[in-house]
Amino acid sequence: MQYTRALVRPPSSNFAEGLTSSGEGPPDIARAIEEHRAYCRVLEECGLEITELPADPRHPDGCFIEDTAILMEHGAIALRPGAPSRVGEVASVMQALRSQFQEVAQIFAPGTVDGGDVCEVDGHFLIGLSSRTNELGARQLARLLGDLQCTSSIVDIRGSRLLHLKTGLSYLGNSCMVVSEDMPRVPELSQYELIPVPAEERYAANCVLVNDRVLVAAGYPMLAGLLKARRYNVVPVEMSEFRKMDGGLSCLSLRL
Ligand code: CIR
Repeated sequence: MQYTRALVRPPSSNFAEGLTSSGEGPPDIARAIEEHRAYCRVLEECGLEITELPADPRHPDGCFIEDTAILMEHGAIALRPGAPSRVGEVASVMQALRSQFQEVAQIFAPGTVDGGDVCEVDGHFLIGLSSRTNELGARQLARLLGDLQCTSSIVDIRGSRLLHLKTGLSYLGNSCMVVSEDMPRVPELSQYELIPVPAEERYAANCVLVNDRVLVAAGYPMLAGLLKARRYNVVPVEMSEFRKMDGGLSCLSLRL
């Protein structure tokens, strides 16, 4: 799929008040804002036009905008994040989406789905059941995707150490999937060629294919080398401050 647009939201001044289990200490806000700018520049270099929502101090995790929606050429689905502090992030995203999509479907309570648990693989969607995405939400999403002529499978990652499905895997096209060793080897993955991420680089398993490039977190040379050897055009992106808040590359944008 050729992406042309992305929706982003920069970190707010109280970004450090967001949720995290990383134990890596508080993020440096100025640096986080600079890293976010650099991330947007990379998306622009990939050919995407960026729409930026204003930073929202009511929601310190709001820059992780991927968790709030799923975008497809023929429809959008507003999600319902599993962390109560994040549910309010969706309203402003929905408002922005309404100007771009005729209809925006929605996940309803008590269903919860975080976008980080949804991985599109050539029109098929893997939906992770996690501590954030519950069974009701996953089933609602599968139905809504079906209405949009998309198939899906539910993959249970509860019991793993992964926050989200895409903390543990990324789809890079041509049936190739980057997977960390934390990702349970479920039957749903058996049809893909798996590129294992070295254990010490597990954070980098969340990488993103954007048109002809693969964005990989900077500082993970083994995965970058593996991908370059496979002729991927690897672009390193500094993520140090987002990592402190459990955020990966994919979660900083909604791409279309
Ligand atoms: C959270 O715990 O919800 C945020 N601090 C991090 C969310 C990262 N989202 C993602 O990987 N899709």
